[in-house]
Amino acid sequence: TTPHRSTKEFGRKKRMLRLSKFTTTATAGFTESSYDDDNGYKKASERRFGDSDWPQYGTKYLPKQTIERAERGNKIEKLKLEKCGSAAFEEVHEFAAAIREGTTTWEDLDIDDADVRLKWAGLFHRRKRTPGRFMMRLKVPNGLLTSDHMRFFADTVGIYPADVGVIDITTRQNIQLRGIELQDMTELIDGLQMRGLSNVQSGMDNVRNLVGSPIAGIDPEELVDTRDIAKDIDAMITNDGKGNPKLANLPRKFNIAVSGSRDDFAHTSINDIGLRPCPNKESGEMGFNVIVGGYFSIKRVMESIPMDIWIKAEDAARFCEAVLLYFRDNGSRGDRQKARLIWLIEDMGMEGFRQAISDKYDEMFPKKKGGAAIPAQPEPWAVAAGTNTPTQPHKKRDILRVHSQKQEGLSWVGINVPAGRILPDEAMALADIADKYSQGEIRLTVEQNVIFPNVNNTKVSELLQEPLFNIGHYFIPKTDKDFPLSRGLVSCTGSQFCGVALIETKNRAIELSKRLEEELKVDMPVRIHWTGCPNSCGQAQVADIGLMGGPARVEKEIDGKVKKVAVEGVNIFLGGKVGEDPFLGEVYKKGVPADYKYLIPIMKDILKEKFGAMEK
Ligand code: SRM
Ligand code: SF4
Repeated sequence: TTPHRSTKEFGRKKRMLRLSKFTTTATAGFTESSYDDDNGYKKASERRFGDSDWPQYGTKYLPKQTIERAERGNKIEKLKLEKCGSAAFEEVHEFAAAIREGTTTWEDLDIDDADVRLKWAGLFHRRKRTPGRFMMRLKVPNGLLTSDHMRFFADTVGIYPADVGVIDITTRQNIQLRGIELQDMTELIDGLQMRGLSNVQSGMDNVRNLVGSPIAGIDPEELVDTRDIAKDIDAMITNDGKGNPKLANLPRKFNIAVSGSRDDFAHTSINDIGLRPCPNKESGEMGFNVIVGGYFSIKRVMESIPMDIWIKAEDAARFCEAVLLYFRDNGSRGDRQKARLIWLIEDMGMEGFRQAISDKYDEMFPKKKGGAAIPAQPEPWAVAAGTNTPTQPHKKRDILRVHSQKQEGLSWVGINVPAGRILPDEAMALADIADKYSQGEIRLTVEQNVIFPNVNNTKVSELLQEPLFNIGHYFIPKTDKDFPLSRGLVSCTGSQFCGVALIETKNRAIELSKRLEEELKVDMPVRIHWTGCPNSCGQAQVADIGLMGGPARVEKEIDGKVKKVAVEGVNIFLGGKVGEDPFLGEVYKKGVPADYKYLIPIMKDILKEKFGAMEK
């Protein structure tokens, strides 16, 4: 596979700017002002782990019984007790400085610091694939970016070798920067913080990026503008992006999504907390019905279930905080496969869980008492509360290509970024386009694509002619039938960078869709999701066709004998749906070799049988 595309098309020189251009005097990662006042912490620069007055951060906030459970818990719990991951908020700068000074190298770092705790600072060591290089996972609440952000990302990764210095849009409407070396960390974090972005608590036992509607504020069918809500929840979780020890020792990862319309572009049904917009029947006030417990893992996949609670939009962050603190203190510290929120809910029963959250909410916000005790409101478009049979069926809209906004004279333009991979020069081109047409604004989607909002209708045709969308890999479908298999393509990282991957995904995904489009006539968009292993980061279960990395065997002649040999393979899922009436796809075929020779005929059969495709 080719790990890297050519970037020559856009005629830009490779950028070699050092990040020092962005250096500020601010202490990145953790400012003393946030915590020192009420907790008597030392200044970040004076603190050292092990100092008697340096509390164990996340652990400090855990109740005694939770600590006792963690002491008897899994090995990650013990590792967190030994030294909390939130230590990385500051230590990352010490490590970076020591490497710059030449007094240490990444290889000298404690392996738990390098490979686990640094994830609290958003840094994922890619030890297996690119030793010494890190991926930095950011937080981009609601996927809202600017041209300045894109240029910063391009400058950041552009200094690393071309086969590792790339930018990925993730399935959580987020950005991951690749190829990064630890010594550059302080300047990178400063640069992010200066730009209102953050790197904290994006991996391990933390809350992931806050997903919202990518067309919030511009969607003619919008029920709630999710932008401020997502930002508020993120600010509560991350302490405005500086790092929040209070929520730094959760039992496991945690996902939150806020939907803004009936389309559920945020995929609430596969998040630990999903907020689905619905007006209050009595007051008419817009708020959210809460669904909980959705998640994917190797052991189990689960679609969210209704919590039967309605909350006001303005109370969303408070509600999430109450759930998170309750989960922190009561979630399982034992088997990590059983530590996600749903297991706690199942232990307590939904009624018990609902009561516990309502009590926690009242205790935390006495002035708002009762805010988490209002039963779910009947969705006006449903036959009856709790049913999933809408009176007016709603077809999930496609947000790629050109769409009129609710603001007259303006449109949003959704473009396809193949498998979410952005090269530095392409990031520069995206930034230039945003400056020219969308007042510098760029939005991300969970399908790993980009949206330019607020494009003046008179400028749309000029935007469509931009070289990036015509001579490169990016494209803008013009009709419903254009690029039927590439437009809805999603792919996780795969073996190029991910150490747990069973197969290479992104390049294979792009190539397979192209080949099938060349040979087949398909009259409807088919959403194809690739995921390199059963963790399902690429969400195979929500796709029309999901391909999940797994073992396969093929017959091969060795020394005159036909033998079965292990090769990269996929398990194929069919029938997933996201939106108002979600459904998790199920396994259709297992152990299909991932080689095109085997995969293409099977995909063709599926496309013909289930999606009306015909040979060209
Ligand atoms: Fe994921 C672990 C990548 C979305 C379920 N995920 C990983 C790791 C960190 C494994 C590792 O250590 O290498 C992957 C990093 C690879 C890399 O270098 O990029 C990884 N996950 C991703 C991303 C980048 C896939 C992508 O290409 O977009 C997504 C980043 C989202 C973000 O911005 O935060 C990503 N991961 C998801 C999703 C989808 C979602 O959130 O909607 C899921 C399923 C939903 C869920 O979590 O319930 C998901 N990832 C997992 C799991 C299984 C969780 C579990 O409870 O067992 C793991 C493994 C784990 O946590 O132990 C995992
Ligand atoms: Fe890695 Fe597996 Fe997630 Fe793909 S699904 S990014 S291979 S952990």
